[in-house]
Amino acid sequence: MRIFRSSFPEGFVFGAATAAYQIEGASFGGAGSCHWDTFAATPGNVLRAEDGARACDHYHRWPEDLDLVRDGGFDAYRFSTSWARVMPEGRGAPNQEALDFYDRLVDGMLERGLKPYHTLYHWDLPSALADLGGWTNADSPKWFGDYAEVISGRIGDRVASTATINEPWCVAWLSHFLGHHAPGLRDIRAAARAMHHILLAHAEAMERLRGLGLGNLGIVLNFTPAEPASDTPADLAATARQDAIANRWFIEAIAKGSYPEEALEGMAPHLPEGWQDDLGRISAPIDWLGVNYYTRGLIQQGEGPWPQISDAEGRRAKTQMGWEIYPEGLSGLLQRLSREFVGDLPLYVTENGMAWNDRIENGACFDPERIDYIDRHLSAALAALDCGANLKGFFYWSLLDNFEWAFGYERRFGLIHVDFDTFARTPKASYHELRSALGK
Ligand code: IFM
Repeated sequence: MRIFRSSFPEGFVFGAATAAYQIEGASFGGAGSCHWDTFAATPGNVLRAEDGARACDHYHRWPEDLDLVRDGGFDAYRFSTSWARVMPEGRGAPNQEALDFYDRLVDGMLERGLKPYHTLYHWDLPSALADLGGWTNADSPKWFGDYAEVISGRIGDRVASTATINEPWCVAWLSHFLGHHAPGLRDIRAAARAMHHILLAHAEAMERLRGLGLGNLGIVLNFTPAEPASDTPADLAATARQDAIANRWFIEAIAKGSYPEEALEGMAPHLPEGWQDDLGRISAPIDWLGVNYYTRGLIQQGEGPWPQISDAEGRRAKTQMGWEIYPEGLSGLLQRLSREFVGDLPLYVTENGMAWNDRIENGACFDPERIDYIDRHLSAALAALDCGANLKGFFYWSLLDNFEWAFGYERRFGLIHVDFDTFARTPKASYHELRSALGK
């Protein structure tokens, strides 16, 4: 790699990221059912009908996994806690075994000199709450606030930071309008409500955690810079709508207390009554912003009802997900966020990485494509720093190959290969390369 730790400012945080449902094994430790269990149990939703029941067996193997984070030269570990594990019924009595598990996990990070970066919600909504409409229910922000208080009441004293929600666009739009993720709806009204309630849930959790005296609180948003497939007025307008829904909705609400006009065009009739009154709470100050970046979108006018958006085929090399490799999008995005929305607020790249069809040969996994991907995205992060973005850290997604949602275990994002039959962990060449770039 051409990039080293010394290329970055003193104190820049390097980390690796995971999420509970994708690695822990949801069938262990008294976790309740979550909507991903039922979504995966429905034919056709997940490739090869796989689910998160065992995942990477991190629930039992976490000491080995944390050793790998430490030995990889990282400063921090980004993890999430599972709502359905902590509160199996979504509300009411917590599962003591879950609280003890997360307690040990956080202590395990600290013992290894790793900073714990906690995410409260990375998509494991308890089924009991999904039965009540999940994020379309106006009470969902309060349910989430109760959960946030319980888990942060237990581990908040030792974590370096807390993010409320991971990727609200995926929670709301991808899952309630596009139907690709649990609960698999394709419904504009449900989507509009989820788009609003997830932000209110963020606001509620911020208030509850501030009430507990906790600091360094933020949210993790995913951004896919939208570029027009052509300069026809129709494609330009479709690109503006896509940008409003996918990139601006959440950050504009948080940073400016408004929703973008191009998105309200189709969503306003379906938002809950009085939504305007909530924007004050939603735009309460955050301490940092997490940015998840993987690729750009090439957008063209689509057919059918609003928003009439469709994806055009990109021309660049693609990852196993079919996503174009487009590092310059990351530097442009970080600069745009600073310039248009957050000014000097600390930014973290909380996810960036690529899936590849990695294989073990002769006991090793050689992944030069990933090494190049990381190198080029770290260079892009440096370029953004040079242009004045207040970037404080970079987390690779993901530490381990894991349950990649609708793509099951086929898509491998990890720095560490996981054999899903034996659960053997094999650090890939990219892990070793990054480790030496980080000075280990
Ligand atoms: O695996 C996911 C993660 O859970 C959220 N961000 C994108 C990753 C890759 O698709």
